Amino acid sequence: MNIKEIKLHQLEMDLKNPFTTSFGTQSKRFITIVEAVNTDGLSGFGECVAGEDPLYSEEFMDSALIAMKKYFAPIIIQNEISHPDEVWDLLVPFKKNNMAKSGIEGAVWDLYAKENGMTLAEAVGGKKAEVDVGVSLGLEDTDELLLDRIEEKVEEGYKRIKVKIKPGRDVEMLRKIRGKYPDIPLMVDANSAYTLDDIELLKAMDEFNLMMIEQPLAAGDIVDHAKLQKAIQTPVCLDESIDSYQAAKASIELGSCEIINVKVGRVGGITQSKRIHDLAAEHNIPLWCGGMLEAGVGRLHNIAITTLSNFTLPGDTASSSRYWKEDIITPEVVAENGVVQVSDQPGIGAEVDFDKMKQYLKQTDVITA
Ligand code: OSB
Ligand code: MG
Repeated sequence: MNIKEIKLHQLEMDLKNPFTTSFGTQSKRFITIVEAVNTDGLSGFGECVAGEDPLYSEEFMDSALIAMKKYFAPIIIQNEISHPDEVWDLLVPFKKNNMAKSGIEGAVWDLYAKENGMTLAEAVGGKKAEVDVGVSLGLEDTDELLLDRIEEKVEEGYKRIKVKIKPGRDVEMLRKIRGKYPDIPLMVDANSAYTLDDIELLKAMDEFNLMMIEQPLAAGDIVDHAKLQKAIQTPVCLDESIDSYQAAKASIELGSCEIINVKVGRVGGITQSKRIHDLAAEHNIPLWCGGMLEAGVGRLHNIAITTLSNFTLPGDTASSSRYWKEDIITPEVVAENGVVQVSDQPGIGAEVDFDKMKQYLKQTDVITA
């Protein structure tokens, strides 16, 4: 590969509806689209998923932008790369900053696939022609509003419904949901809102036949998650805790979870996602691909990684229209009856549409040799 420049397109996008989790409400997304251009003028695209503020994890959009500009993009331009798996090794001296690393690595993966006339799914080793998707619903002001949202998404055919919970908006809310929908595939995501002191409340959730409870405790609490998993029947799924291959290994060995949500950005890119995939498969831990309210580029990367065989549970990569009035890719991602077709076009499988992107673009920084 011969990458001559990297462009960092900084976007400000309005979400169709505010998205509320236990850690806060977002109504905008600040997204950096990374474009890696080779000496033939061919471009590959990645997306940096860091949030506006360091609330989900320690990374945030400004820190990620600096990390990409100052450290990661120059290294990619200065070094000869023959395969995208080499990107992780080049960046590994720099600690963490996984979402920044992943944004850059993603652009290299897409470019590699395009240079070789393959789909990104083929390049990562995935075999599926379509993937199952669910939908993640934020907290609403009232349970009735949430029930309306659920109704809408059940009618759209999503394969499972995930609802956000936090203290005070949990057992009673779930009782109302199960009262109306006794059988839908349902799961909850706490985004670390509880501690082991809440163990009785978390046990009480066993009665709702949930597919899983995602990240009930703090990210670093993998020992406490192991204690919790022994005490409850509902499978624990880890999200924030799994920020590396090592964290996945420790969590599996300790019995901290029965399921893992892989987010490409959180673990540092596709190469690390594949390593975690293979490790989890060896230990019979099923996976699904989480989301970070991505625009089209990130959604397509998520779909590509989901084509690996151990992603057996529906992911959060819903339709573009779930979050955006207009996405930045053509064609947009469309889920029909909870299924997304994997594109057979090279790379991510859709065009980044600069005409559409213009309305969101605040600034582009160009890094050259
Ligand atoms: O915890 O999975 C999460 C969105 C932003 C930050 C964290 C999370 C989420 C979601 C939405 O749950 C996933 C999506 O639809 O992209
Ligand atoms: Mg989560």
